[in-house]
Parts: sequence; C-alpha cells; structure tokens
Amino acid sequence: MDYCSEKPKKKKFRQCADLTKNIIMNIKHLACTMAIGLLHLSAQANSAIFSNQASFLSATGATSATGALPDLPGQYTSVQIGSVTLTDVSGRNFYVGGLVGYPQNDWTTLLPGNEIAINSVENLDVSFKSLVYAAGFDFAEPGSGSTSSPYANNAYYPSKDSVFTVTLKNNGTFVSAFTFNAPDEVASFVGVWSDTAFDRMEIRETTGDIEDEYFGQFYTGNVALVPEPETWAMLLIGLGLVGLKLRRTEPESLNS
Ligand SMILES: [Ca+2]
Ligand SMILES: [Ca+2]
Ligand SMILES: [Ca+2]
Ligand SMILES: [Ca+2]
Repeated sequence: MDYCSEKPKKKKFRQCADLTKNIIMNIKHLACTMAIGLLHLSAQANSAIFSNQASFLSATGATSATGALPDLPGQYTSVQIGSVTLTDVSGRNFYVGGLVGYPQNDWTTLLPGNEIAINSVENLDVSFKSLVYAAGFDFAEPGSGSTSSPYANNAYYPSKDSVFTVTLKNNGTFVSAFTFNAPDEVASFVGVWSDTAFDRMEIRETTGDIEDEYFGQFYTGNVALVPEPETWAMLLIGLGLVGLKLRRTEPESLNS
C-alpha cells in the first residue's frame, strides 16, 4: 500500500523535475539563440568595414558609381564622375587618368586602367548624388622601392606607410568613421556599410605625406541591409524548437 501510494509521487516528482529541467534548458536555448541573433543584428546596426571588393559588393549590393575611370585632360580641384563628386581638399588639384606628356601614361600598374592621383597629401572629399548605405573604392599604396608606380617613391617624396581615416557624414552630420592602412604594392580595396545613410565620405591621410597613393573606381550601394536569411532561419528554428519542446512536455506532465 505504502509502496503503491509512494510510487506515483516519486514518478510525479521525477516528471516534475524533468519538466523543470526541460524548461530551464529551453530558456537557456532560447536565450542563447536570441543572444546570437541580437549580436548579429547589433553588428549590422552600426557599420561594417570591408577590405575585399567581392565580399563588399556581394554583401551590400553596391555597384560601381563611377564606372571605369576616364582619362581626363588637365588637373581638377573638383570633378563629377558618374554619381560621385570628388574634391581635392588641399586645392592643389588632381589627375584623373594618365599624366599626359610624360613617358608613362599610367599612375600605377597595381590598378587596372586609369586612376586618380592627387598633387598633394591624399585628402579627398567624396560626395554622392543621393544618400547611400555603402561606399567603397579601389586603392593602391606604393611600397618602398615601388616598381609599379613610376611617379611614386621618388627622391623628393620617399614612400611612407600611410594611415587614412574615412569619415561618413549625412548633410554635414557625423555618421561614423574608421581608419585603414592599405597593404603596400598590391591592388587593395576599402569599403564600408553603415545602417545610417550618408551622402559624403571624407578621406584623410593622417600619417604620410605628398608621396602618392592612388584611387580607382568608387562604388555605392543604397540598400539598408536586413539580417541575412540564415540569421532569421536560425532564430525561427530556435524559437520553433522551444515551442515544440514545451508543447510536447506539458501534456505528458499534466496527464500523469
Ligand atoms: Ca593603372
Ligand atoms: Ca604612402
Ligand atoms: Ca600601407
Ligand atoms: Ca600620400
């Protein structure tokens, strides 16, 4: 009799403990799933910096805003190419395309086709025709003893390892900023995506000098990104599993 009346209690207690354990595990699972989801969301809620052009284009949906750079005659303080307006901050002018009349009509072989060369410290303001969420540019920094850029690394302006800051602004208001130091003597890329739209990118050479670095094509994207499909899938699967587990556990416990 005692044995019979005690057994269901133990069973019920065990089931109750199992249920509690199950709920705790489910809560942990839910918290973990949500934390991963929120981390992912919060990473996208600010900005992301890209050094790989293909990754940037695929992640942001950006396309070339300038197209292949033209070979323009003369020098410019400011010029519009495609949907981008480029302005030399020093006012000492820049070239788009080759330096006509000089023996080698290509600023650097590191970038295909034409590039932009500034006749001063490489401080460039880049304005976009409309608000964008992503912007990037091809870039080349000559290294010491460069053979890729005949006008860089000369006796007067020896190569320096340059550090740049990029500041994003919207109608003059700060959006975000980051720094970069491109690898030397290779074709490199600098891109940024921000969850807040911007219409201007201010590029400043904070460490370095009038020694040349070169800008290639500029790219822009106007898509405000949403979490990637796999993030949503992970969240939904996580929540779905928790729901299923709770539904399956509850009737068993209640009926026993
Ligand atoms: Ca070139
Ligand atoms: Ca440099
Ligand atoms: Ca460098
Ligand atoms: Ca420089």
